[in-house]
Amino acid sequence: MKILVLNGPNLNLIGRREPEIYGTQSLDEFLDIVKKRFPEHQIDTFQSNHEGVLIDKLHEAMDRYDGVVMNPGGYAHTSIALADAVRSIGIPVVEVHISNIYEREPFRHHSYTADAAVKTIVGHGLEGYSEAISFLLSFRA
Ligand code: CA2
Repeated sequence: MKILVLNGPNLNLIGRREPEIYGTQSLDEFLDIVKKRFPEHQIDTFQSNHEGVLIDKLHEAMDRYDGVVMNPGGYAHTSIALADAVRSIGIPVVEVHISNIYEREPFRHHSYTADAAVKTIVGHGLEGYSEAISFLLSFRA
């Protein structure tokens, strides 16, 4: 199975600031470990700080991947365009948030993109990415 792990704005900085919320490991370090946990599957990763680039990547994923694990970062709470892209591509998207967005500031409590995703995993730290991949593997099995 081919899975794209797509990360949105500021996730390139985790591990460097706010360790009490996001931990001390960098996303790249962790995703390299995750890839080794699923050696029989193709897991590609991509991060962008730009909304349109994330939308383009979702469109590309439509013909290239069986599913997407996406952490939209702050765009979860603002982007109807990104949510529309999730709905439009016809492959399952699992949303991951490292922190528990429901226990943080009220403006983080709603995710437009989660409304369009097949499942949302919040507050499990970086392990949430592994859980999301396992879910996609069983979803399509
Ligand atoms: O918990 C998550 O995974 C989030 O998607 C992370 C986003 C935040 O806007 C969402 O509400 C929840 C933030 C990404 C990382 O932001 C940093 C902020 C300070 C230092 C390092 C990263």
